[in-house]
Amino acid sequence: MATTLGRRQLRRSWNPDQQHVQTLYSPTKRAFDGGWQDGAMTSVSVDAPQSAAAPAVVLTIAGSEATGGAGAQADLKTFQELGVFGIANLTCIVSFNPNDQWNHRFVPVDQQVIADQLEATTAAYGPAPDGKSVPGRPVLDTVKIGMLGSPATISTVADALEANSFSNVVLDPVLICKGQEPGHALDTDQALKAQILPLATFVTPNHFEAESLSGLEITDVESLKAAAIRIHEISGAAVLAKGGVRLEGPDAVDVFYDGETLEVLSAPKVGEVAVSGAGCSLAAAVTAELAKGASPLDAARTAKDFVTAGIRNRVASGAPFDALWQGGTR
Ligand code: PXL
Repeated sequence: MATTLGRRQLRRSWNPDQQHVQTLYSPTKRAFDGGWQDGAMTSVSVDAPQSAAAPAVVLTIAGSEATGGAGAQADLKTFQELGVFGIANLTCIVSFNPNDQWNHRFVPVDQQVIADQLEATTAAYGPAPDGKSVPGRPVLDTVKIGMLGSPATISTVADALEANSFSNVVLDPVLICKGQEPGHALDTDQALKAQILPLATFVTPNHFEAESLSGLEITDVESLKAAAIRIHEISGAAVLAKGGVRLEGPDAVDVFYDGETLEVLSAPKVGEVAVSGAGCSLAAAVTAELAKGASPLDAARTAKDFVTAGIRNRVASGAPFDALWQGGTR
């Protein structure tokens, strides 16, 4: 049975398993006139006055971290704080285990479900099929990659990145999941380097990841610079290599390198213990700024300030680590 509401197709179908009427909207058609509403979605007429220009749209392909400090939760909060429309496609669910030294319990999302999320997101926000821009409709052009966690997920995500030519692919190369079986972790690291790193336009390795990606030992700012340069040479991407609390000295030092500019970004350390969500929020802030049109260097500077303020205003919990507060710059 089909009926039409405005110019949007509305289909009602009987689902014998669920014993109720399902309301299905054709995903290829948009609501133009008359408001419509159901349990899940609300649309208003395009004639309704718009309160603000459409925000830039950004996607994070990342894991859920149940306590809300890291992962997709940190990314979405950062996106919102920096004024972009955030979307999260989940790759895995991480639950720290308070009964086992807060190691990660890691459950991958089914590959088909990851592919389905990416399909839905790119159909909704990718370029129009005819390639023409539609007034008022933002186009998803900037993606952040967080925890992928398995070689299978890496292949699924690499396929989606290759099928959609995003201008900005920000890779937070999450290489190790605490408590993961070492052989599996090694396979994942190698797949990430082989399949995702070459597609990245901006990479944000921490101290450990920068050593792993560059093959260099990092003991001070000079070796952090050498690692950033090496990672740029391997990947072609802009690099923000983080010394964080791992390098000695009063400042948390990061190095930016994009093939032309080598800049040391420095801020006074806030304590000597890493804060949960700092890496995710830094990469997410870079992502938001790039989506708004900032240069890679300006995006790195803004992200560093954002994370420094978030660490100063961190949130304590029953876990042995604090979480960054994305509202720190308010
Ligand atoms: O901070 C790295 C990270 C990224 N993504 C998820 C995580 C973590 C660390 O715990 O759980 C989902």
